[in-house]
This record gives sequence, structure tokens and C-alpha cells, in this order.
Amino acid sequence: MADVLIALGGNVGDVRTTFRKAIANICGMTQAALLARSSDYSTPPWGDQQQDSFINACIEIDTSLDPHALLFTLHKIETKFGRDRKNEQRWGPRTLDLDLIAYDDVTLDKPELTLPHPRLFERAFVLVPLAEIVPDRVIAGRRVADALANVSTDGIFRLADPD
Ligand code: A4P
Ligand code: MG
Repeated sequence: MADVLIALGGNVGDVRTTFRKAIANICGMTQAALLARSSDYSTPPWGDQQQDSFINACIEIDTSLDPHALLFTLHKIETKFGRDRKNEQRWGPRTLDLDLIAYDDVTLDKPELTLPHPRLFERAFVLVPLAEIVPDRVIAGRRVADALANVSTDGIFRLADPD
């Protein structure tokens, strides 16, 4: 079994409901156990700033799927929740984005799958929820909580847990 960190993001539709259903799908479709789930956070848009703010969260799962099979399944789940890759712009609005942040200590450097995620340390919208669930995890030689201390978290706030 592998210990895997996944980042969720979205800014179109009822994103928190999408997250709840998507997490159930991730566990069901990847035969994974959910080890941890962060709170949901409202985050200012990064990349293309002329769009609605995002909601972001992170989960930790235990799965037996290999990294490529896992990414393939995550893409299927994105599509199921309305993601339309062919008609969207990079860093633009989307219903659901599922990024593989880390898969055990595996390193891969392919365009279709880079591990750990290459833009992780620039992104407070990933590091904030990640530090909530795995502050002491070391990824690419850096402790998550230390990496978070190096980025601005301006405009990011935790959303109250749903009832
Ligand atoms: N790919 C390679 N490595 C990975 C990996 N570790 N995890 C490949 C996931 N995918 C990986 O991804 C493009 C290709 O990268 C995939 O086909 C996959 O094979 P994508 O998710 O379609 O592209 P993207 O999402 O447009 O690009 P990227 O760089 O993943 O950016 P984001 O951040 O996911 O872009 N602002 C806030 N506040 N919060 C957000 O969640 N998200 C975006 C979307 C922009 N701004 C945001 C947020
Ligand atoms: Mg992505």
C-alpha cells in the first residue's frame, strides 16, 4: 500500500458538495482508505487572477493502485464532476481539479506525471490544507510546515465545517 497526498481545487458550481462526493469516489474507485481530510479553504485565484476565488482541500489516502493508474482514475473522477479539459484554459476556472501531490517517496519526471507535484512549494492554496493534515511530512527534502512558512497566505481562510 502507498501513502498518497491529493490536492482538490475548484471554483465552478457547488464545490464543497463536489469535494464530498469526489472524495467518496476516490476511495471507492481506487480501493483506498481515507487517512486524513483537511478543512475546506477559500483561496484567492492563482495564475489567472481574473476569476472567482477557489475552494481547496487536501486528503491523505492509502491505496494499492500504482501512480499512473491512480492519476488515470483521478482524471475520470474530474470528468464525472463536470471537468471539461478540452475547453478550458490553463489555470482557469474549473469544477474540480485533482492533483497528485506525493506518492510515498516516489520521484517521477514525466510530463504526464511529475512527483512530487512540481509547483507544490509555490502554492499556499495547497500548502495550507496540507499542513493541517501532515505538517511533519517531508516532501522533496522539505517539511510541509516549513514550506508553508515561506509563502504568503494572504486572503486564504478556513471555511466552517458543514453541519
Ligand atoms: N501532471 C503531471 N504531474 C501531475 C501531478 N503530480 N498531478 C499532468 C496531477 N497531474 C499531473 O494537469 C495538466 C497535466 O499535468 C495532466 O494532464 C497530468 O497528466 P491539469 O490538472 O489538467 O492542469 P492544470 O490544473 O491546468 O495545471 P496545474 O499546473 O495542475 O495547475 P493547477 O493549479 O491545478 O491549475 N488558484 C487557487 N487559489 N486554487 C486552485 O486550486 N487551480 C488552478 C488550476 C489555478 N489557480 C488556482 C487553483
Ligand atoms: Mg491540476
